[in-house]
This record gives sequence, structure tokens and C-alpha cells, in this order.
Amino acid sequence: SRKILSYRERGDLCQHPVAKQLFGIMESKKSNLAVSADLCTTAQILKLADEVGPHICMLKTHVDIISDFSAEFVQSLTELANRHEFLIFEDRKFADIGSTVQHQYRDGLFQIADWAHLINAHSLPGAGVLEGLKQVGLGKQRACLLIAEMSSQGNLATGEYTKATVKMAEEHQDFVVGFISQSQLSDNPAFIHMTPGVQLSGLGDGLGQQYVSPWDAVVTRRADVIIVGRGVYKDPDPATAAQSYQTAAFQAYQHRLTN
Ligand code: 5FU
Repeated sequence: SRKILSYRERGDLCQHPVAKQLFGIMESKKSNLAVSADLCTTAQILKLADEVGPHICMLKTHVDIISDFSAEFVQSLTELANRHEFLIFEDRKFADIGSTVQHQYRDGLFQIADWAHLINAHSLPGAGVLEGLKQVGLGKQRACLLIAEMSSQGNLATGEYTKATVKMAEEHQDFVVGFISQSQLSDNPAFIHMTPGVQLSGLGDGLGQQYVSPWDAVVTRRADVIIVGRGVYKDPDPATAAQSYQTAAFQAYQHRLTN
């Protein structure tokens, strides 16, 4: 492996306030773990967020799977994020024309732009998806990740598609702070690479998901942040599970810093 800059050094290099804040949290909490709270009630999500909060730099949500979404939920989740110091990432995967994603980001039941520090988008529609999201998000100091690679078997985000995605990110650095990917795609230290499909035990889920270990994700594939869902929230003791993933992923990062 190759020596890398520390999260602190990279935070100093970042222009975007959300990227700066995230690197700062990763350094101070010694956590490059994001937990994916893929649960279907607000009570379950808030309980999980409180339990794993001390161990994570970021909580990832899928708000459209929640059966009792409310403004109170948003307020409670934001309070937990402030108390435990983590950012909120809504994994909405915007993938339509600019005008439509603008509404999906700002309006509707979820009003995602009002509470999610980070969102993500597919590059598939072209740069218009970012132009649309940006008009909503920039004024609120929000940031976006581009999906450059996926973890699922047979996905089409490979080769030229991935390369074009990196180029699109480079051209929109005022809003795009990094990638959802399965490997390091850019040498620009300001870009954050986040990798889902991580589990300590388990190779897949029978529905196309493919897992690598925290060590493989961080050391071999050079992820900055690992994203773990079922490995944490399905565990009978999510707090202890989160601590295990936190330790594994941060030790892998420290290994890269010193080797
Ligand atoms: F972009 C991606 C991807 O390539 N793979 C993913 O698994 C996103 N995900 C999300 O990460 C997915 O929607 C889940 O929310 C989460 C992984 O959950 P798991 O339970 O750890 O498999």
C-alpha cells in the first residue's frame, strides 16, 4: 500500500464545508464508519442512531422506506447528529433530469435538502442531475456524492461509465465531495471515497449484494469511509457491533498511514 495524507490534512485541503466537517469528525472520533440505518420505523432508526452514534462519522438513511416519517423524526435525528457528532447522508440516488431531481430533493413529503448534509446521485442522466441538485443544495451548504461504482453483482457502473463519472465530479467540485465506489478512483485528496457492501462475516445476501471486509475495503480498495448496514443493525447488540467495525476500519486506515 501507499502512504496517504491523514484525514486532518485532507480536511485542511478541502474547500467544501461539509467535507471539512466530515474529515474533522473522522479525525476527532477516530471513526471512518458510516452506519446504514435501513429500518422501516422512526423509533427503530432513532434508537439505532443513539446506540451507534458514538462510533460513527455518518448515518445513512433511506427515508422512503420509513412508514411513519414526520417532521418530529427529522428534528430528533438532527438532535442525535448534533449530540453524537455525525453527519446525515440520505442515500436517495437521484437519477432523473435536473428539473425533476430538484423537486425530489427540495419538495414532497421528505424535503431532503432541509436535513441531509449529504445526498448522492447517479451520473447516468448527465451533468443536468448535478446542475438541478446544486441549485437547491448549494445555498444550504449541502454536498453530494456521485455513484461511480456499485457493490451489487452485474452492475453496469464500470469502465468508461466510472471514468466519465469521475470527470463529472471534477467539473462540479463546488457540490460533489466524493464518490460511492468500490475502489479509489481519484488522487485528489479532497474527494472522499465511501464504500458500501462491507461486512465482517458474510459474502452476500442472495439478492446480488457482495461483501468485502473492512480491511479489504480500506487497505486493498483504499476506501476512506466504510458503509455498513445489516452487519450492524441486524446484530443483537448494534453498539458493540458498530464498535467492532469502527476499530477494524480505523486500524486499517492507520495501517495505510504508516505503511
Ligand atoms: F450505492 C450503493 C451500493 O453500491 N451498494 C449498496 O449496498 C448503495 N448501497 C447501500 O448500502 C444499500 O442501499 C444499503 O442501504 C447499504 C448496504 O447495506 P448492507 O446491509 O450493509 O448490505
